[in-house]
Formats: sequence, C-alpha cells, structure tokens
Amino acid sequence: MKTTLAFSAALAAAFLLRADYAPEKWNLEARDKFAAQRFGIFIHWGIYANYAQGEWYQHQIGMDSETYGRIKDGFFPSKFDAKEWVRIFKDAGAKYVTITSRHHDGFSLWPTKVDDGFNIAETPFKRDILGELSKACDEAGLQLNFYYSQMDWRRKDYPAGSASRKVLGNQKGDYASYKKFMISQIGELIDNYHPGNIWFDGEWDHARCEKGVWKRDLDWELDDIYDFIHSKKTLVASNNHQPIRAKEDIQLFERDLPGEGTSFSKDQPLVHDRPVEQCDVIQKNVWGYRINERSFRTPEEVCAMICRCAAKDSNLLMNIGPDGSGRLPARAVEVLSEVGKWMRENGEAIYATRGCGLVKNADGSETGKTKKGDVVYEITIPKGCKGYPTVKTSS
Ligand code: JFZ
Repeated sequence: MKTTLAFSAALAAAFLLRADYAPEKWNLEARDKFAAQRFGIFIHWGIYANYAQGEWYQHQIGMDSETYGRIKDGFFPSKFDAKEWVRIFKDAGAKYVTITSRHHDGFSLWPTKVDDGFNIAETPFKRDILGELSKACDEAGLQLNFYYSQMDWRRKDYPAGSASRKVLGNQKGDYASYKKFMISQIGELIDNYHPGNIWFDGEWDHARCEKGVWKRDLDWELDDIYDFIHSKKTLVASNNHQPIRAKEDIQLFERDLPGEGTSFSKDQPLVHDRPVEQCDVIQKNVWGYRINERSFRTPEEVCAMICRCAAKDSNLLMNIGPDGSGRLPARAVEVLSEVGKWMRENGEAIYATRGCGLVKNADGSETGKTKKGDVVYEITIPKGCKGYPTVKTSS
C-alpha cells in the first residue's frame, strides 16, 4: 500500500513538473523578492462589507445577484483613507498588501471598463479604490498584489459549478466569453496598477479530490491565462487547494501551515521549489467584515504565526476585513501595532531568511529556526502563545 502511494505520488509529481516550461530570469527574481518579504496584509473588501456578514453572505442566504447587488447604490465608505491603511500596515512590519480586486460576488473595486457596471465607478463613492491604494503603497515602498476570483455568482457567461450553483442554478454559461472577460480585467489590473502577483481563487468550484484522484468538470485553459500574466511580468498564484502547477509561481496554503495537511491543504503536497505563502485570518472565522465576529487573534498569536511560517520557509498573509465605512476594525489596528513593535525588535530573524524547520517541544513550547548567510536564528514560541516569541542568534 505504502509503495503504491509513493509510486503514484511520484507519477503525479512527474506529470505536474514535466511541462516544457522554464521560468524566465525576471520571474525567478520576482519570486525571490516576494519570498524575502515574509509578511503581508490581506484585505477582503467589497460591497458585502455593508451587509456586515462576511464575504459569503450572498451565497449563505442564496440571494440572486440582482437583489444582492442593489446594495452597491449605498456603498460610500467615507472613512476610506489608503494612506492611513498603508501607514498601519507598514508600521506592523508588513512588506506587501494583497487585496480582493473582485471577489465571488463579481463586484470590482476599480473602475473597470469591461464589465456591465458592477464596479466602484457605479457606486456613489466613485473613487478608484485600487488606484488610491496602489499610489499609497508605491509611496510607502510596499508591494501591492491582487486577489482575483475565478468563480462568479453574477455573470451570465460563467458556467455554474459545485459551489456557485446555489446562486446561479444550473447555468451553462459560455466559458470562452467568460475567459475573455477575465483576461481583459486582469490586463487592466496589471497595466493600471502593476501588482506583484495575481492571486487566484475559485478554481475549486469545478474540481474536487476523491480518494486522491482529482475530478475536474471545466477546463479553465489556465495555460493561456497564466502565459498572459507572465507576458506582463507578473507572478501567478492560486488558492485552488490542488497540487501546484508548473506555471504557478507561489504555493499557497489556506489556514494551514505549509506541508501539515491538517485541513484545507490535505490534498496539496508541499513542493518547495517555489516561494510559499500561508494565508490566515485575524478575526478567526471570517475574511470579510462581520459585525459580530469578535474573536481576534492576540498580538502574541500573530507573532507566533509569523515565526512558524518563517521557520517553515513561508510568508504569512494575514487578513483583515474593513467595514462598510472604510475603517479597519479597531482591535485589528491595535493588534497590528503590537506586532509592529515585535517586528522592529526581531524582524532580522524573519525578513529575507530561509526557514530551517519547526519543532514542538515536550513542554508545549515550539522552536523554529531560520537562517540568513551564516547566521542562525533560534526562535522560541511559548506554550499557548502566552508571551511573545524570543530570538537567539548563533553562527
Ligand atoms: C476562499 C474564499 O472562498 C474565501 O472567501 C476567501 O477569499 C479565501 C481566502 O479563499 O476560500 C476557499 C478556498 C478554497 C476552498 C474553499 C474556500 N475549497 O477548495 O473548497
């Protein structure tokens, strides 16, 4: 049994890596630059913030897009201040920001020219949120990246899959048309705001893993989309929970330490020939703003997460969901500020290091190791994150 499993894993790996594709020099450099950043802030924001029930609200209550979308006419986040957000992120020690340019509800946070008006320009707010954020990030020296949902709960040309069927019914769609639309939007995003990566999510609407075998009911023709993005010197990542493909530049793990396979990543072998990023939530159970979600992680916990990721040779992308007025939840801001203090003291053990492993000790504490040149950093995370991680240096 063991031999068979190992054998099929080797076959699968050979299949995934066989493609006659070799990343170009700019690409390898961009991957290195990304990996060195180690800590980023994820932002889930859209008109769903006004419902204040998380980003899956439309789906949860099975609302049709026409009804759901009416809330766009009241989207006026008067407190949105890109400079202030970026100041808070930078002060926390983050080196990049990844924001939902368009989530599953299909609403675009920039004045896209290629949709039917379901975007920020068609709200009373009108301002180009991604444009303002991109400018603020540039000024502060942070890299901006874009989450982009492949699944869509609104468009008529999107072919309904296992998750979207609840709102779309058995809509057949027209994938050729939908693909053209995605490529046009991604072209706009890259040309207008030069993101470091496009962070896909939603491919899993058309894939599932049964006893180790992947079943897919739509050919997304990802090679075409990935080649297009690469032609514009931008990296590709996908939160598809699947084994990584040759043309994906960053391996993503959702709410799971890379390689542990404890929950979402159970069917995702860690490859580690490319940068790795774990995304997770600061408000423990939701990505978009939810008014009654108060279970915030403590600063000690967030620092421990950064350390665990670094020891596992991975970035951490920590999510925050701003509210409908454009404010970051107050508790999240407090937590980030404390994380920033720790990062200013200890960032040397995190940024631009390589991870050398993480172990759990008998007393419940954890020890992680990172390395930069000849210097080894030994990081101790107290049991239950009761205090901040401590760092010892040796060479
Ligand atoms: C996805 C989104 O649905 C969620 O809203 C958030 O944006 C998160 C970062 O990504 O979550 C997933 C991703 C993959 C699966 C389910 C939810 N999956 O493979 O079943």
